[in-house]
Amino acid sequence: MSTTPKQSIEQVFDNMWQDYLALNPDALKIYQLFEKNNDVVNDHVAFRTFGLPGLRVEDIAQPLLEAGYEEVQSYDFEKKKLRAKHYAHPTMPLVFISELKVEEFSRDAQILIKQLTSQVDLNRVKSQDFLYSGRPWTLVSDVYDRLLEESEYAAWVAAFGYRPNHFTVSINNLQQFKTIEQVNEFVKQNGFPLNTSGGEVKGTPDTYLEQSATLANSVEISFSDTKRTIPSCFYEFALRYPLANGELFKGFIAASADKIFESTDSKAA
Ligand code: OOG
Ligand code: NI
Repeated sequence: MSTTPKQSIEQVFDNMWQDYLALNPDALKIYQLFEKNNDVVNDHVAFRTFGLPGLRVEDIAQPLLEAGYEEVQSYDFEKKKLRAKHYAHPTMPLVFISELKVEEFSRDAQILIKQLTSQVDLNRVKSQDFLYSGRPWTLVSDVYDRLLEESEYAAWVAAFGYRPNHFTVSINNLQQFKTIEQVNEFVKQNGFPLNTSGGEVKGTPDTYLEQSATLANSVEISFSDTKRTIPSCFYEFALRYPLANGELFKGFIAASADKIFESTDSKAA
């Protein structure tokens, strides 16, 4: 039986948005560049987690399902050792949730990750406010560095925890721009470098989805022993094309997502 949500799903998204802006001053600046026509619509957000009992994609998705979201599709990213699902709601943005295949990492990394996740009160995970709660464990810089050696994604989750790693401007809803190339030029002219992995534009009209993303801005983060400046969150831009039935494509493209993940890679910055 599902419990009644304490907040509306709109309020949950507003809280996620405030958390994202507070952490990422660049995201606010980019949003302000686009909001002038009051036509910024959020296409989707994405979460990341460690695939361990109680913290899997399905656990994180629980409050979304209670708010009327449905699971749509699964994805596998063999090389990055990730799996993911996306969820859709009749009126709200899409949600993409991925998890690290912890069992595929070295024994050392698995032990370090389990030391982090053992600190989580798993009863909190399925609650709405977990979606903007940040890091639920203490983290020393050595652990961050050690995880970074094996997976940029693992280090990101260790440092930032549970919050959207990006919001996405729907290009379809912008009056000022018609193509993703125009959006990319505008973003770059305003001083925000793009993720160029696989080219600035990921996907083609043939895949019904074109995407680009900024490189995550670096922010100063407190670990338990020291402060470090590390890549945080990014902003994405998505242009969707109509399917044969006239409706806009509403999914994700695994090959493009594979490149979008690299927007938080410090080696790319
Ligand atoms: C999510 C990457 C996938 C997309 O739009 O394809 C994605 C992530 O970086 O966590 O958001
Ligand atoms: Ni995305």
